[in-house]
Amino acid sequence: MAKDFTPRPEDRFSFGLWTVGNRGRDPFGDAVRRTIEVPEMLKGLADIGVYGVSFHDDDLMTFGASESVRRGEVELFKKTLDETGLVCTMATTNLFFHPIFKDGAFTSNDRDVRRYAIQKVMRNIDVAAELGAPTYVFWGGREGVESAAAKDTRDALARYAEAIDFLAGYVKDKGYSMRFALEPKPNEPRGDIFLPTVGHALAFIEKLEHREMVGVNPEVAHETMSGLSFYQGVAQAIWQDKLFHIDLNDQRPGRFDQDFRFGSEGLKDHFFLVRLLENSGYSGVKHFDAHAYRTEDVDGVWDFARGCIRNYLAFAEKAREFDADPRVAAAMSYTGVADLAEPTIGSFSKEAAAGLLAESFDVEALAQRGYGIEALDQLAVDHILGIA
Ligand code: GLT
Ligand code: MN
Ligand code: MN
Repeated sequence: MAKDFTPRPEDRFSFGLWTVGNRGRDPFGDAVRRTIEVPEMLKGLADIGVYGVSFHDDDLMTFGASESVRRGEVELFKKTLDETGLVCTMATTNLFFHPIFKDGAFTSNDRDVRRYAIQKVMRNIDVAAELGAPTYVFWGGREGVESAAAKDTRDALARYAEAIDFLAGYVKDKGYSMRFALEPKPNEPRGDIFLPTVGHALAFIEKLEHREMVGVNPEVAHETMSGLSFYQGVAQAIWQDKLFHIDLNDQRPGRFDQDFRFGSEGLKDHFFLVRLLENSGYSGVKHFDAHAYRTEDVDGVWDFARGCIRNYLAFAEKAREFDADPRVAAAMSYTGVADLAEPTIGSFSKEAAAGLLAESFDVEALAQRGYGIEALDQLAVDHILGIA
């Protein structure tokens, strides 16, 4: 019989309204499933043990509607959060759907579009604060180019930084306790998107005035699209104390942004990713930014959502078993995994430099060493396959 994996609130799983709400539209075809209204969506998520939800302004409040209509939509959302016990874990702005953003939002060549984009974010930051969202995500899907002739990238990055810093100033001025998380993506929908990888985003953040309140929101699919290791990007973000949020899904390298069910493709990658998140003390939400295959009806949407959670919890269990296996401990010791935690020489001093210059190394003997990584990795594969 299939094993039961029941999520607990402390697992902190969350979904975006646009994920289970995805109706299967793609560039070649129209919606294939009915709309799931927000109250039905939240009840469905609570039923499967989800902790929180995230939203774009336009998912929750009808774009262009009167303030009273928008207020009514927020109130209904708040009421349903109360009824279901779900919390609002993240908010973000739709700066990509409306035609006004076709040349970008913060980096549009049109200054009025740039000013409108910042205003749209400020308005939704107020809603996010009212709902208690601790994280505000920026995914700049339209911030980019098809032709390098169209923008000076240095100006675009300056405008991007200006917008993020202005908005950080707004949050601080209002006294909101909210942090920002930038979400990188290499391309799609633009030919080239600014801040294409986790590394670009981390470097960009260091140039910001309010850099302490800005981190990253890496997404599995976005790094994997361009063949990068998601694991390495996330690990570096953790090392730099910048993993403020994470978008979990799945993806095959070299394809369009597939946003597949978490854990459905890269089994080994996901095993190590979950092990990293669990062992690193990451305490943020585990946010699924994915959607059901276009073949699915609404029942399939809930199969998809349950699958994301099930796969995460299964990998977490496998990771614990792997770490508790004495053969793994021995193999890791042979490989020298813990030895890398030992400082090599420490900070520079004239004495340390002189000492190192005086040292002699048996280069041939050191070169002969085998690291035993085939055996170690096979243990990981054995655990993943359930044959350890
Ligand atoms: C959009 C995108 C996602 C982002 C969302 C936040 S919107 O669906 O594909 O990766 O996280 O704006
Ligand atoms: Mn995402
Ligand atoms: Mn995606």
